[in-house]
Amino acid sequence: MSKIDLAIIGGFLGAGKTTSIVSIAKYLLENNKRVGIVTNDQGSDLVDSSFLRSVGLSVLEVKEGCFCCNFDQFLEKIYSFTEQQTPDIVLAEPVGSCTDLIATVFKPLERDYLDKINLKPLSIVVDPKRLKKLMIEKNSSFHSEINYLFQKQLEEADIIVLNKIDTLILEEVKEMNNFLRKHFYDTEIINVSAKSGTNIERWVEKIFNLSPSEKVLEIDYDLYGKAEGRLGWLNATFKITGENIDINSIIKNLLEEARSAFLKNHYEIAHLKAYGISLDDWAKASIVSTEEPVTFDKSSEISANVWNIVINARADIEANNLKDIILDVLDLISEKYKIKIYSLNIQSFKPKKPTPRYRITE
Ligand SMILES: Nc1nc2c(ncn2[C@@H]2O[C@H](COP(=O)(O)OP(=O)(O)O)[C@@H](O)[C@H]2O)c(=O)[nH]1
Ligand SMILES: [Mg+2]
Repeated sequence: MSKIDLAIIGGFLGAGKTTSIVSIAKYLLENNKRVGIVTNDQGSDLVDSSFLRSVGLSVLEVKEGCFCCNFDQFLEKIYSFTEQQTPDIVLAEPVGSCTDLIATVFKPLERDYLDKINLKPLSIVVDPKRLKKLMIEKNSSFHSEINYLFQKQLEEADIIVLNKIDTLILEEVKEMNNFLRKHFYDTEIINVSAKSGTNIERWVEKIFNLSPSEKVLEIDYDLYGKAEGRLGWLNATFKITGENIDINSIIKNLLEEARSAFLKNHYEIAHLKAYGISLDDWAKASIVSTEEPVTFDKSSEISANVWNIVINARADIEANNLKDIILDVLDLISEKYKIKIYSLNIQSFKPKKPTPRYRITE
């Protein structure tokens, strides 16, 4: 078996990791590389995996815990790509509330699996508005432990990827670059728009040409655990029936109503996403903070009588309150659109304290 390149694309919830993976994968496929993708979540029913498969990519999942806590499963998924055709590169997206990846994933891989896996540098994708609010203006709506987690993710990066530059003017890009250079002076920084594809080629060059620096984080696991514990998590699937349902309008309304409820109760959203699928088409949209609009990755072109909708929500809120908000919003939507909504599966929980399988610090 030839060695597989492994590139981990990390970063906070909603930063644009999945969008980046799509962009990178498309670019690599156009350049005749075989690509495998591993997604990761604290639960099941993942919007990301459905979305990546909808755009034709080959995806495996590590579910119900992060890569570091499910290290053996992560390894198994990487290897299982080789049962068909060994990919040239595996792109892996860790949970957006995960950090300390060098000590808990890179170092263990390097110790025992270097003959099979070729580690590429750790990219950490960052949303510029989140960076501004949490670190530059220090005006975060999250509990302080979540701000700590956000900063630790950046400290660990080999490459900081300032994403969504299509939403910024040049002055803002400069301001953020200056800030990042000052605070993370030994880290590569690249400005990209994962959505429009800007600078993806340069990012890929860096992934292939730089070595991982392997700087192990100094991290307080109590604080890190508290940050994880602050987040409420909801993964759920519903069936929707009615006449000629316009799923775009439903998804937009659902996300907007949920945002209003969050705002009213002073809870901050980390990432709220919805993926609607019928037999013939699909749609996907997200909100990444209470201050941001709903953005569609893809709208549906059709109306249909039956849809499944997968909702993934992560926010600074108790899991039970999160579930109540989403269920209330669905009741509202059901009445407004005169549709029936059936729950197929609902998981809502707070992630457990991280307990990595390995932690190697030297
Ligand atoms: N404008 C803009 N939006 C983006 C970009 N990258 C991602 N997004 C949006 O940000 C939201 C979160 O993206 P996603 O890739 O799911 O984030 P993840 O949670 O880090 O995987 C989605 O609505 C994306 O469409 C970008 O480069 N520009
Ligand atoms: Mg994602």
